[in-house]
Amino acid sequence: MTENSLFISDLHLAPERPEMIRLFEKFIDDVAVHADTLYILGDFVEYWIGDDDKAAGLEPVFAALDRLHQAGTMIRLMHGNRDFLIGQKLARRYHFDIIDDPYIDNFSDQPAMLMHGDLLCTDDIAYQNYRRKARSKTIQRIFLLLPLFLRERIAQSLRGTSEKATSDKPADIMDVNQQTVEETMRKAGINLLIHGHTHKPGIHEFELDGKKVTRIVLGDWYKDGNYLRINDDGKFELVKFS
Ligand SMILES: [Mn+2]
Repeated sequence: MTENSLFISDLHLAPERPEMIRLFEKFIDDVAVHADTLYILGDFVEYWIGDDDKAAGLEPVFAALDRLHQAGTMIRLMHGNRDFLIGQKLARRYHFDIIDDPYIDNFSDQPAMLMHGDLLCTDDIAYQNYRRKARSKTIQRIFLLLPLFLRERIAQSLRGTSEKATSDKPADIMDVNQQTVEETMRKAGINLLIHGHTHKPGIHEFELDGKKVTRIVLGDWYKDGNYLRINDDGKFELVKFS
């Protein structure tokens, strides 16, 4: 029996891109309501500065999560590098579970590891250093004590810095490091890894310690939507959605 899970990531939903919000609503109402579980593997929204933010313009996104919950689909959300401040308050309000990165579970009878993917980009040392600080619970607690307007301003300036840094970096630094991928899979004893973040969708098969293993990369939601599903034969398929 195939279990009916769907996987998405890197939607980067923002009021500035209302057409993608509409596409997400369509995805929820036409596709995701028929699934048992929807996994959102990070960068669901463009940025998140705390659950006390009203997130003006994102109301239809959260209303869609409400409809999905009412339809009986479980929602599991992993933090990405943009929305790691999504907290338990928001999770309770919209009935989703926050899952760790990495997260291991059985899908269609085979164990798989889910990640956002930024932890695999170890060639980008500056980013990994930033990540360690940004994910420190102490720094997050202090940040969340700041008034909203200040948090907004800091987030904006961080996004500016990140965009500048990204455009200055060679493209291969922004992709996963194959050795890190292999070490991560070997350590977990896993033959299937599913992640997003790099915005380079694809299914990569390679050999690891004499076994055939698979790394599936989810796509972003900039031009089109897309999701990963498990077909009746147990095979994973990346599906475009527009
Ligand atoms: Mn990301």
